[in-house]
This record gives sequence, structure tokens and C-alpha cells, in this order.
Amino acid sequence: MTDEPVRFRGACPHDCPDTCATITEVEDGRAVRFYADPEHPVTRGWLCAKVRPYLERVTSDERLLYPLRRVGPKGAGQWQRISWDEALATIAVRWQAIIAQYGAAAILPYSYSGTLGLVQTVMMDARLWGRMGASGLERAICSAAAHAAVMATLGARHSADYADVRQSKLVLIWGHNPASTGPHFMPFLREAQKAGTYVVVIDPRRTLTARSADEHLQPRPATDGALALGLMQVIFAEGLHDEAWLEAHSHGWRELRERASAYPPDHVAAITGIPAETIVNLARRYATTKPALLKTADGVQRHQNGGQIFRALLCLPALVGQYGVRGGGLAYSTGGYATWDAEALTHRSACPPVPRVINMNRLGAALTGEATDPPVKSLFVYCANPVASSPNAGLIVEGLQREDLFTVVHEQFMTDTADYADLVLPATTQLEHTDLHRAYGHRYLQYNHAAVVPPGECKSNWDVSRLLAQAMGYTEPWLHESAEEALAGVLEASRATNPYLTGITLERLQQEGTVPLHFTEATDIPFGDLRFPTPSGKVELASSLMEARGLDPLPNYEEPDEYVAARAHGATDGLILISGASHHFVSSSLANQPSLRAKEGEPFIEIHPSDAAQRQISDGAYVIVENQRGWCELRARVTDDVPPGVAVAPKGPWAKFSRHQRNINWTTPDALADLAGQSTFHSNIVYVRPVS
Ligand SMILES: Nc1nc2c(c(=O)[nH]1)N[C@H]1C(S)=C(S)[C@@H](COP(=O)(O)OP(=O)(O)OC[C@H]3O[C@@H](n4cnc5c(=O)[nH]c(N)nc54)[C@H](O)[C@@H]3O)O[C@H]1N2
Ligand SMILES: Nc1nc2c(c(=O)[nH]1)N[C@H]1C(S)=C(S)[C@@H](COP(=O)(O)OP(=O)(O)OC[C@H]3O[C@@H](n4cnc5c(=O)[nH]c(N)nc54)[C@H](O)[C@@H]3O)O[C@H]1N2
Ligand code: SF4
Ligand SMILES: [Mo]
Repeated sequence: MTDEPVRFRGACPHDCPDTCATITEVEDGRAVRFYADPEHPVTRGWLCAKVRPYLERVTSDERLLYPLRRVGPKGAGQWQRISWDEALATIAVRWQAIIAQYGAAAILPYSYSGTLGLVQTVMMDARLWGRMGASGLERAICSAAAHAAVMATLGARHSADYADVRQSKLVLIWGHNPASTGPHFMPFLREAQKAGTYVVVIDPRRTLTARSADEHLQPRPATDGALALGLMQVIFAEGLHDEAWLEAHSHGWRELRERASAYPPDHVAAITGIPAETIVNLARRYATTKPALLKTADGVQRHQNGGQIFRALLCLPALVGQYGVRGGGLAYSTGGYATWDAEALTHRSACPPVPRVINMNRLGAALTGEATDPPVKSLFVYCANPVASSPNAGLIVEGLQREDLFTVVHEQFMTDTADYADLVLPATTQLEHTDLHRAYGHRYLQYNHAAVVPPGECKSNWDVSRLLAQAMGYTEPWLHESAEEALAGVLEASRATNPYLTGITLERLQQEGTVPLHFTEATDIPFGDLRFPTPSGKVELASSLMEARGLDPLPNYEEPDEYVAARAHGATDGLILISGASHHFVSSSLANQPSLRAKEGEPFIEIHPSDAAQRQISDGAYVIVENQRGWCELRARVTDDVPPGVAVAPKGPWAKFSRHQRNINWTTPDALADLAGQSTFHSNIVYVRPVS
């Protein structure tokens, strides 16, 4: 006899602003259906093409089910199944020996965005490693510069819900491709467009989002700071700025006007490649069409000058008095509302000081000599696939091959990174563990119930953390709480000081699944009270925090070193390579799923017809993409979706499913940006030639 299906509410765990509300139907202990919550105000009953076939992933034959020990050379793929007891004992013995000889700083935990859950990622990141005194990880691969720029300029990552775009009359979508990367925004944008809203996309590539815009501007990559300053120059010069607003609510607008005066349209046209007339027209349109929304995301900051690009974007809405206006302002992230009490989350006061911090963008360098005192002797990777996703991946592989490095990878699948592990531990998926999610694109909390029992011997991150704590002899109760106990404690402490969490308890979350954060009339519109939690209480166009860090307090434009150096060496055949999001994967997650790989097609590079002709490259041919860091082989798509001089090869494809077992990250730079140690994936010059 079959039982009636039982429904479990959940949340999509992936690194995507939409954090969809999901429902899993379970029959006889098996997940039989997985779909979108029809009642969620943002999910609205549909999941993206990536996550709709999620049960394929959860029930895949390729899932890792048991702990494995390497028995051949590193990377050779020879494994032996072992028990959890043996795996944990092996790790504890190795770590105790490393700690005795080098100190816990020689252990580097490496994690990022496999799941964005509060328990399975955030808590796991903080507690065990804090207690151990392991090396800290500077999590700067994705959004660090934008985060720092927002805090310096506005003081908080506050944004409106997607639905508010229906109030906008003009939308600038700047360096963001929501049709692929945050698709639940698009129906709201369409509604606005039908009602007459004018949509401008600013992106070097003709993306899926750009295709349906009213206007598409294609600046030369990394010149957005100049473009934004150029728009400001026109607005100030033509007296279109809102002087009363600037006087009352901003700091440093006269200095900014002075700075912008160095960016007249002709000069900006020469830098960006966008005609002066287009710049002037956009400036006038932006200053006179209200409400005007500047919508952006994380992609545009992955440049050496990414911090300053973001600072410039953040200044624009202030010039025309658009902060605190429904349908206006700047939409970047809603991540700043549901903040957690740091002590309750981390128990930092009970931990030794963090001995040092290693920037995750420098993983390859750190493993091959940059980290010396002490060297990294053990790497524990979870929720990340650095060989596929982190920059300068060839150097990471070199580091992972070190005989004296003890690498443990906790994973759902045998990834490019797991290939180089000494021990592989099997991880649960979202259907098999408990978690709580806040979104960065909407303003609801999502509770994720475990719907099914983990297959094989899979264990969640938090359970592995508890077992490791036990194996290491750490007895603090906060390392051994259940997921629910830990959540209840963090919620209670956080609610006491964070008004957005008013009335939100664990019980409510468990019952309702989706719970809106608490807004009042005064807080509903971001910065609606025109109070900004910056040092001056105003929008800091001239930023005191930037100045305190010894940085330019005003936005500026500087060309990335890599572009300058390529010219200085007389290389005229270099192409600027952008490697943003793929449509069917989330970073490298899902990129091993056969149905999605089939949809995405073979790993490719888009190249303009004129650049292709110069290099004798025909559409569909294999090409070598190469620079001083490394190379990979991709299939050419000859298309005018990219301008001359620019190429696009999306992130995500696994190296092992690519030609010569390499992907685009064999070429990407591990140099750091101008702010917060940010990654610089797109400040990348490559040389492309046919495979001979
Ligand atoms: N389908 C899918 N969705 C995803 C992801 C994914 O891999 N696939 N990744 C998730 C993650 S981790 C993140 S951080 C977000 C990112 O979300 P987005 O920021 O929307 O995505 P990206 O593709 O990284 O970058 C956006 C756009 O920036 C453009 N760009 C690059 N350089 C420049 C520049 O110099 N100037 C301008 N104006 N534009 C530039 C790229 O062409 C790209 O179209 O998406 C998330 N959602
Ligand atoms: N060329 C280029 N590369 C980029 C970027 C770019 O723009 N260009 N963007 C970068 C950005 S924005 C980001 S955010 C990074 C993301 O880089 P990563 O954080 O490394 O993300 P993924 O590559 O998706 O790998 C996540 C892994 O976590 C695993 N996982 C999922 N859930 C769990 C779990 O519960 N437990 C454990 N133990 N594992 C789990 C998944 O199976 C997957 O293999 O990529 C960066 N890479
Ligand atoms: S990846 Fe994004 S759009 Fe797709 S289901 Fe997850 S949260 Fe929703
Ligand atoms: Mo990201």
C-alpha cells in the first residue's frame, strides 16, 4: 500500500538572488516530485530551467555515498571505501600532528557558495574553525568590493522587492544579466515595460537580458567608472542635479562635481567606446525620468577597478534625488536586513584569535609558496569547487598535487577538486538536511525542512562539523547543538537587536516555511527616512571610510593593469575575456548534470566576426584560449553579440568534462581588485587561435 504523498517546504540553496520556495513530495520515503511554491510572492509557482529537474541531481547515480580514501597518486582517481569512523580518526590524527608541529594556522578551511544556508554554510564556516584557530578565509571571490562600496556609500545593503520595479519609469540594468542570474525579476520588469517603462541594459555582451531592452549600451569592459562619471558630468553641467537633495542628504557632492568635470562626453566616449551623443542622451533621460532605478549585481565588479566602478554606480542615484523613492534608487542586494547576532552565530569570544587570513582568490598561490608562516599543510574543502571555479586554476592544481598537503573534500559529487583529495566525504543535498535561508534578491526568510533520509552514508556539513569537533576533543556545547537548537539560539539573539526579525521564531519558520521580514511604513522603502547608516548619516559621495583606508574617497576611473600591460608589450591581438554566468549552471554547481550539460552545449567562447576573421577562426571550430597563466580549448561561437576586442566564455563547465581537462579559469587572473581583496576574473587578456 502506498502512503499519501507528504509535502515538505524547502528553499533553493543555490547562489542566486531569488532563493525560491520549493515543495518536495515524498512517497514511501522517496522524493517523487519537486516544484515551486505557487503562493510565494517572488517564486510565484515556477523554478528556473536549472533547478526544475532537481530530482535528477538528488537521485543521481553519481552521488558520493561513502567516505573514500585515495589509494593511488593524487588525482589518479583510485579510491577505497572506508568507514566514517576511520575517516574521522584519520583526519583527527593528521590535524593533531599538524597543529603540534605548525599550529592550527597550517589548516585552511575553504568554502563558498554550494549552499547559502545559515546552518550548513554560515555556522559551519564560523564555529569549528574558530574554535580550532585555523587560518581564516577572506571570502572575496564574488561580492566583496560591492559590499564594501555599499557600506562606504549607503551604510547598509538594503533594496526593494522586485515588484517595486513596477513603479519605475526608467530602469538601468547595469552589468547584470537577470534573465539568467535572477530570473524571477524578469516578469516584474516585463509588466513595467508593458506599462511604458524604458529599459536600458549596460553590458559589453548582448545578453539574454539585453535582447529585450529598449536600449543596449556596450561599454568597453572595466570602463563603467568612467561612464558613470561621464553621466554625472553631463547632469552637473546641464544643471539637472537635485541640489536641494544633495545639500540635505549627501556628503561631498561639490568634490564629486569637481571630479566628474574631468569626464566630459568626448573623453568618456574615447574611453568607453560609447558615442558622446548616447552618453549625453542617457544622462538627460536619467535625470528627467523618475522614478529611475539603477539595478545591478555582482558581475560588473570583477575587475581590478571593481570597487571604484561600484562606488561610481552608487553615487548616481543621489545626484537626481532617487534614494528613498519607491521605484527609484539602486537595487543591489537585500542581504543587509536579516543580519545575525555575530556572537550567537560564531561564539567568537570563546575562540582564540584568528591567526591569519588567506584570500580565497589566492588559493593557488597560497598552496605553492605564498603562505609560508606556517605553510598550508591541510585543506578542508566544502561547498566549493575551486579547481573549476576559482581563478588561475592551473596553479591550484599544482598546489593540490603537493605530496605533503593533506586535502579533505566534503562533496555531493566527485568534482574537479575532489579528484585531488586524500579523503572524500559524502555530503547531503538540500532535500536531506535542515536549514534556514535569507535571500539577497527578496525580503522573505525560507525554512528548509529535510524531506528524505540521506542516501548511503551522506552527512550534512553541520553533522560533519559536530563529528569533527568530537574527534578533535572539543567539548563546547555550541559545537554539538542540533541544527534546530542552533537556529533557535541565533534567531533569539538576533531578534533582540534587529527590528526586521520582529516576531520571527523558529516555530513560525517551521510552520509557515516562508516568513516575510518585518517592515514598517518607515522602513519599507529602502532609506525611505533618508537616514543612511554611514559615519555622516548621509549618502557619502566622498567616503570617509574609503579615505580612512588610504583610498581615493571619490569614485575614479583607472584602466586595469592587465589591459595596460598588454598594450605596453605591443600586443594588439589580445582580447578582453569576460567569463560571467552560464545560463544552465550556477557557477560549477549543476554543471555535471547530463540534461543541463546538453542544454548548455559544449564549453564555448563568443568572438566577434571581425576578430574571428583576423585569426582564421570559423564558427564551430575549436580554438586555443591562452595567456601567461595558462590555456584551455573551447568551441568558437562567431557572433556579434560581443563587440570587437571582447570575448565571452561563461564560467561553470567542469574541467574534467572539457577538452584537455581545463576550463576558462586556467586563464583568469588571481590578482586582487582595488577594494576588499575582490576577484578580478574579467580583467583578463587572452590570445585566441585556431587549434592547428
Ligand atoms: N544561471 C546562473 N545564475 C547565476 C549564476 C550562474 O553561474 N548561472 N551565478 C550566481 C552567482 S555566484 C552570482 S555572483 C550572480 C551574478 O549575477 P550577475 O552579476 O547578473 O552575473 P554575471 O554574469 O556574473 O555578470 C553580469 C554581467 O556583467 C557583464 N560584465 C562583465 N564585465 C563588465 C563590465 O566591465 N561592464 C559592464 N557594464 N558589464 C560587465 C557580463 O557580460 C554579464 O552579462 O549570479 C548568480 N546566478
Ligand atoms: N571565470 C569565472 N569564474 C568564476 C566567476 C566568474 O565570474 N568568472 N564567478 C565566481 C563567483 S561569483 C562565485 S560565487 C564562485 C563560486 O564558486 P564555488 O563557491 O566554488 O561554487 P561552485 O563551483 O558552484 O561549487 C560549489 C560546490 O559545493 C557543493 N555543495 C553543494 N551543497 C553542498 C553541501 O551542502 N555540502 C557540501 N559539502 N558541498 C555542497 C556542490 O556540489 C559544488 O560542487 O565562482 C567564481 N568563479
Ligand atoms: S537557481 Fe535561482 S531561480 Fe533557480 S530555483 Fe534556485 S533560486 Fe530559483
Ligand atoms: Mo557569486
